Amino acid sequence: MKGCLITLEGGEGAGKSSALSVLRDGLNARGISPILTREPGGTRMGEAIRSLVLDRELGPVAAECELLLMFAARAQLVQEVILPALERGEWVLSDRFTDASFAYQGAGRGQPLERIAALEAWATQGIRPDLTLLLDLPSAAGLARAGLRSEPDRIEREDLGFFDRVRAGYRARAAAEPARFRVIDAAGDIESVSRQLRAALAAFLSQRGLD
Ligand code: Z5A
Repeated sequence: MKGCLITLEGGEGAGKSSALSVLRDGLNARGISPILTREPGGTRMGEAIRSLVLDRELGPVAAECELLLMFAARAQLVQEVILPALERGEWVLSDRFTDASFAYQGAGRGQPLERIAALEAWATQGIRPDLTLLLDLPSAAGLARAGLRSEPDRIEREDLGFFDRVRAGYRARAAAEPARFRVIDAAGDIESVSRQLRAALAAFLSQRGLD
């Protein structure tokens, strides 16, 4: 594949929105204009699935249903946006990707990891991120930040134990794949997080001979 896929992950209120701007600006400064996308979403079908899966009025939702909806949106995003972009040699910056399903539906909801891995192989056509930046902070701190911002959606209404399992799930994936993941300490202020992100991006670009 000629292009490059960078993904951003983290629990609630980790600060993905400002992190995305930092990464986009860092790439722009090197003459790279990434395609920005998000999960669930990023296509008309994916955004419709997003509305459905986050709808507060639709509970209770079976964990299997939630997992399959995440992968349905992902299959559409891969076929419609990510795969063609990578084949054209473009860069894609995605706010969440498959690691989120392992963390939320796997670690958080207890769905078997091997089942998620099988869905991954099927729905993503073998596409894996080249770099994943994990914004890590204690769940309670992230929830406090998110709580200041807006009404919670269906998943945001889960309890602290759920978000602690999600965080542990993300950290386990990062530990298992240190070459792909960079763990960012997201508990500090925005400037400290931005500095770490710029350093991680610079190291990645340097590895690819793009510094
Ligand atoms: N989900 C899933 O379950 N399975 C999957 O496979 C996928 C997703 C792909 C939607 O994702 C939900 O889907 C999400 C996971 C699930 N559910 N939950 N919970 P999303 O990524 O679109 O939604 P989100 O996680 O709710 O994103 P978010 O709340 O927008 O998080 P964020 O982008 O990390 O937060 P933020 O908006 O950038 O920051 C939150 C607030 O904190 C805001 O007021 C900022 O100004 C403030 N902030 C940010 N950084 C800082 C620092 N460093 N210091 C102080 N304050 C800060």
